Amino acid sequence: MKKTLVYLAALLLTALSCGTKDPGAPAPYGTLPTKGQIDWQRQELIMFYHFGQATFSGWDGENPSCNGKPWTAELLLQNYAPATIDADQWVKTAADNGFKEVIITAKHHDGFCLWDNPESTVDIANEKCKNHTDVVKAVSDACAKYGVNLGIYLSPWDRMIEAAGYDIDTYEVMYKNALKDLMTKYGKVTEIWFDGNHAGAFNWPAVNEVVFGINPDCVIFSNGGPGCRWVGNEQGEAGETNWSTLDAVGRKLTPGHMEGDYKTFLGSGDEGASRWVPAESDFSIQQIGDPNGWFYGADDPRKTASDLMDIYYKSVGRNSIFLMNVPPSDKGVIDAKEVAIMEEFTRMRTAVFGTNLADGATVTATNVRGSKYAPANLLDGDYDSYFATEDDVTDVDIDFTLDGEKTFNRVMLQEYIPLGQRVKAFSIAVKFDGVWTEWGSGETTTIGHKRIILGETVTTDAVKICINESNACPVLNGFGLFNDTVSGL
Ligand code: FUL
Repeated sequence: MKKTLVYLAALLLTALSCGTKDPGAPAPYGTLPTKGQIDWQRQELIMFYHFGQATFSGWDGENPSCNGKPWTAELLLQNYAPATIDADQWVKTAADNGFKEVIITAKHHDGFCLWDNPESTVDIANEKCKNHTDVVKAVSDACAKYGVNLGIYLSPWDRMIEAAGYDIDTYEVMYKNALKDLMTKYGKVTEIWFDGNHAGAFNWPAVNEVVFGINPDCVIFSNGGPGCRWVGNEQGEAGETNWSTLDAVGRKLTPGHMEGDYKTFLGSGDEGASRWVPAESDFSIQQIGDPNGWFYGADDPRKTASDLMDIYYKSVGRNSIFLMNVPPSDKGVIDAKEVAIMEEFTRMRTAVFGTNLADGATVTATNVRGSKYAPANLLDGDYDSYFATEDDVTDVDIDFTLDGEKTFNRVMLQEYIPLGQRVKAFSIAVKFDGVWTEWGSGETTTIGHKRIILGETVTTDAVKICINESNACPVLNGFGLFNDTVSGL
């Protein structure tokens, strides 16, 4: 009897103490990113380098001929004529401006290779080539020096393969060998770019295996992934609603194959889909047009720093990546014009995002999972510390009592994507004279890694985020208030 009483008392004590125990982290929701995809997304800014014979001829392989002359190996080797190649300056420019990865066109559509491709003689190793610098190596060395990640673009479309008349199976073997060579010779490759333009009908899962066999964390870009997806346009603009998951069922989203309303679904992703394939938003600092625009053009119109801010808001600010092409010039450097635009863009970003006006705020929420998941975690700057609600709560208001009156016109929110993308509707309110007023353009949709909302300039000491709908308890790790007085947007 005595024993039973002691046992019951112990049970009661355990039950009581459970109420105050850490409930544990929220269970992951739905499809999750890999470690490689999380690291990739956190980079936010990636720089593209289109460099090759087109830098000198002004014509890229997308054109049926080179200024009227048919595409031949002789012509490519003759066209490619760099006196110097300062890859150190290319990558330093990227690093100085906050870019965390650069992607080099090891081979573009024309077929000319910037490294000694074991499967081709139309490359920098050819004795007829005027400059034998291994450009992929030069970029990779500079990446190591400046702590920047390396990405490699290997065009499936190849004018030299077409000219030689190889069948697709033979070409697939050659392509895989070239890929293996690139994946093994230049250190860690963070991203591989399979351009969809005229890509052949390879056995793509087998091609992907070559990459994964060497680096399982490598993020493979193509129209539909598997690592990241094209955003559906080349203006760097993601959908306001942007799920990082994408449905593959019933869609043939391999490089070279697009279907249906791809501009829409690649921009917005698919809620609750079974593959994690976030959107990458590519565009060029120089205007894209004929005969080319991805390669350097001395007289090509340039985007302004303010244009770049607009694209930043529409890519990084919509759960995507800002992938900007900055083509090195025929002098083998990033031209002073491009450097100046980038520096101005960096000055603008620093002026806007250098100070988080929410810092020092007192944060409360209508539901908190437990002290470890307190709403104050939204402001601690630690990626892995987050605010979360209890499991069955998918609707929560988070109140920020600011450290005095603040003036702002941008609101930033971040979801902790290692546990999945959850939020599907939220709104923002600000307090004027004790009354809450909706701010921004009303209720909006997804958050993902980062969402930046643009709205009118207001001065207030209280802001409220209302998560109105979420597929599982919300898990948020960042919040910011910023004032953009520089971009003119
Ligand atoms: C496109 C290509 O056709 C362009 O030349 C460029 O490389 C761009 C990034 O992708 O599809």
